[in-house]
Amino acid sequence: MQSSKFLRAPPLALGFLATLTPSEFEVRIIDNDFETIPYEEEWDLVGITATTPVAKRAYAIAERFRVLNIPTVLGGFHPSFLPEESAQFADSVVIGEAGNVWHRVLNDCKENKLKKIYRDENNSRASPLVLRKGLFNPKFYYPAIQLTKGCTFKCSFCSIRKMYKKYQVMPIKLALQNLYNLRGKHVYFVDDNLFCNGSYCKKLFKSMIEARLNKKWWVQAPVTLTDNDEMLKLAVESGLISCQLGLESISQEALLNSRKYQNKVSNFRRVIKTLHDHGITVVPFFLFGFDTDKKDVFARTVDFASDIECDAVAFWLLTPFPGTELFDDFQRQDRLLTKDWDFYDGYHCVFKPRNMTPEELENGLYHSFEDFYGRSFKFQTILNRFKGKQMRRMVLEAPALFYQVGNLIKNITPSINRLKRSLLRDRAVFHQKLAPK
Ligand code: B12
Ligand code: SF4
Repeated sequence: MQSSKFLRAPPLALGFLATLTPSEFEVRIIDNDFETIPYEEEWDLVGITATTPVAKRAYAIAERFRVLNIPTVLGGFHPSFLPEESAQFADSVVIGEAGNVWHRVLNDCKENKLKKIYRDENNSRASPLVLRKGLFNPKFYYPAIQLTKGCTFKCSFCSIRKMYKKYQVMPIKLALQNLYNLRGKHVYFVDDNLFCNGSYCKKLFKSMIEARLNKKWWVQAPVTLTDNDEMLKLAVESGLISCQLGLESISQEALLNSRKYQNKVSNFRRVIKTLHDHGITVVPFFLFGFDTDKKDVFARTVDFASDIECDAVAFWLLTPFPGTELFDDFQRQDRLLTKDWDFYDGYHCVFKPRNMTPEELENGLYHSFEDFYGRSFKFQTILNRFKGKQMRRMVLEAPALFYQVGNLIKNITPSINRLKRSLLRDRAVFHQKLAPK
């Protein structure tokens, strides 16, 4: 389940399950953002994937199917971290990766003896596979693929480390086959940290170059990407055009407290310059709400983002997702304002901030978007990057760059509008819920 009509990465988890399902079963993927759920049709089993902000919607769907006596299975990040909660709404919950348990679920369903909880006991590596072709409607989604799972860093607000206990890479032959099967020229690598294993990356990028895949790709990247020049050059040669960079904060203290040790604020400018010098568009992500953040953090971050000349930017509120260290800390400190998961979307403040009120934090987020895109953002800054460059390079790079930035702004605009609407409407609902009864 996704919650936005505008951000269109395909639901790869469901594509993965569909590919794992033997051909004796007919499979359909339905995305509730684009399609109405056909409750009235006949189904043998319904699998639902859920992150935290859409958990309640997933539960409601599961319950409706249950009323119709259709077996339901919940999986994904939220059910994996809160299986007991999820099990109240579905017949079964799959904890963690489905690769090694999905066949058991299907067999048990066939024999009408679904278990309440399934988990990959040995936490073994799920065998990577070549996704079935034609699973996702190109009208809704851009091509995307996940080649590695997990991350070797340990940021306290992130769910990845708990979900994927081991860092896993897809064998290069399979990775190439998957990439080859994707239509179109542009691909989003959804990997959380593709660059953890330098020697794998170099082999992968060299193989992509040799196979002349001719794809342009973008990815989330850590600041450490620029530490390995050989890997970076190969990445660019293989088609890397844009990075979403998790800078998170301009306060070194906040980064240290969050165990984001790899991020050094003093290096941010150099990292962005290096990426720009390689022709890569850079979109930093920042979080607001750290304990060190005071009321001036918004203006200072917007100024910083403009000053380092990034191509676009995205801001979120720090959110204590279940399963993270941050969640446990806030729970222990009695700082969680709500466990209504609808509000765990990165736009609502769901905890007691240290140095401002929740409303101030939310307003600050909204005004940061407004400020950056209204005041600081200029296409001219991006054009300046081409000054002094050869005409040939400009002709090659510019279309990819504008494609990326244009796409990003198209994606961010509805989020900002949603935020504005939510500040006016949901905030009231939210406070009503929090008000003492
Ligand atoms: C691409 C992506 C997006 C895309 C949408 C993707 C989509 N169509 O679903 C966009 C950009 C829209 C997006 C938005 C957001 N995202 Co996002 N996103 C991702 C990302 C990077 C990849 C998702 C993916 O395709 N994974 C590949 C599949 C194959 O892996 P998987 O989902 O883990 O599936 C495996 C298992 O979980 C399990 N499984 C999953 N579902 C099911 C279902 C059943 C029935 C079964 C049996 C098993 C099962 O089996 C699968 C195979 O082993 C993930 C990180 C990640 N590594 O997954 C974050 C992630 C899911 N996003 C996250 C967040 C927080 C958000 C946002 C709130 C933004 C924000 N503020 O940060 C929004 C909210 C979106 C929403 N409504 O859910 C968090 C979720 C944390 C949580 N506890 O819920 C993650 C984990 C990132 C993180 N670092 O914490 N996201
Ligand atoms: S570097 Fe990114 S993916 Fe890795 S733990 Fe930190 S936030 Fe999560």
